[in-house]
Amino acid sequence: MSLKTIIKALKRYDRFLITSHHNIETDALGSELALANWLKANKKKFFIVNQDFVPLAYRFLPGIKSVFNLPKIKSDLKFDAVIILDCSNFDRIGTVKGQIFEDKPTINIDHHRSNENFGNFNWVKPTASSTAEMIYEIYKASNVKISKKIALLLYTGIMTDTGSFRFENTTSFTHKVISELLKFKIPIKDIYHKIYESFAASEMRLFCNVIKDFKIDKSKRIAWLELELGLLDEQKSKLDLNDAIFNILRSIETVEVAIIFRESKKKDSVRVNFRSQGKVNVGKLAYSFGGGGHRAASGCVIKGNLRQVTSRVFKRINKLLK
Ligand SMILES: [Mn+2]
Repeated sequence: MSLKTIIKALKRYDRFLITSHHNIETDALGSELALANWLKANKKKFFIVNQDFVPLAYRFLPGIKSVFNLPKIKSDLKFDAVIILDCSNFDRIGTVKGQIFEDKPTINIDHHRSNENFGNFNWVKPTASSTAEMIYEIYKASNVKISKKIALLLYTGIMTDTGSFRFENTTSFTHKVISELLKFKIPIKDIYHKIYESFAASEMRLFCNVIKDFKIDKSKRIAWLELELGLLDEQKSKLDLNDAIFNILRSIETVEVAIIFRESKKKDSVRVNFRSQGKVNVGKLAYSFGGGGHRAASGCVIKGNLRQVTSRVFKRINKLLK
C-alpha cells in the first residue's frame, strides 16, 4: 500500500487507538506521539496505549503524559480504528491485543522487512530507517506543518533506530530528513545524553559486575551473556541493560553475533535477544524461533531451560556462520 492510501485511511476514521510493541522504545514512542499530533492537526481523536510503562530515560519526550500503559487504563475505550506502529506482527503489541476487537479496522505502519501485513491497511517500507522516518513522510505528503516538538520526536526515533546514524539502515534520505529536522534547533546533544548517558553510579557498578561474565565461543565470533532475572528494577532505572551489554559485546573485533539469554521466572522459557554485525541475519534467526525483529537486531522467547535453549540456538547459528 502506498503513502497516499495510508493517509486516506487515516482520514477516513475519527477516533483511534494508537499502540506499538512491548518493551517500548524511542522509535515506537516518537512515532506514536508524532502521529498523534498529526491526527490532532486533522481534528481526530486518539489515545495511546502500550503494554509496558515508559522507561524513565524516555520521559523527556514532549507529550509523554498522554502515553498510557495497560494496567492503568479503563477497558471501556471508544475508538473506530487501530493504528499499530513499528510492529512486524500483531503479537508484538502484547496484552494490548485484549483491547482490540476483530471488527475494528487496523492500520499497520512499519519498517521491518519481516512485517506480516497483518492490518486492513498496511504501509510497510523496509528501506526506511525507522517508523519515525515514515511518520515524517506522512507530514510532508499531507502538508501538515512540523513544529519543533514534532522535530524532536522524529529525530529521537530516527537517531535511536539507526544507532546514532551508524547502522546500515541509515540512508541518504535519512540524512535529508535529519537535515530538515535540525532546522528546528533541537537539542541533539541533550537528547543523546538523556537516553544514553544518564545512569546512576550504582547502575554502572551493576553493569560492570554483569559484563565481566560474558562468554565467547572458540571461533570468537559469538559472544553471549546469561542474565538473571530481576537484576535491576527496570521501572526505576535509566539503564537499558540489554543495550549497554550489546554495545560492549559487539565492540569485540571478531564478534559477528552477540546474544543475551534471560531465563523466565518459572524457568520454563528463555528470552533471547540477538545483535548482528551484518553477516548473520538475526531477524530470520529469531523468526525461526517464533520471534521478530530485523537483520541486525531481533529477539524471541524459547521454551526450555537455559541449557536446552542455548544449545538449540547455537546449533542454528553455527549453521549460519559456516
Ligand atoms: Mn523501529
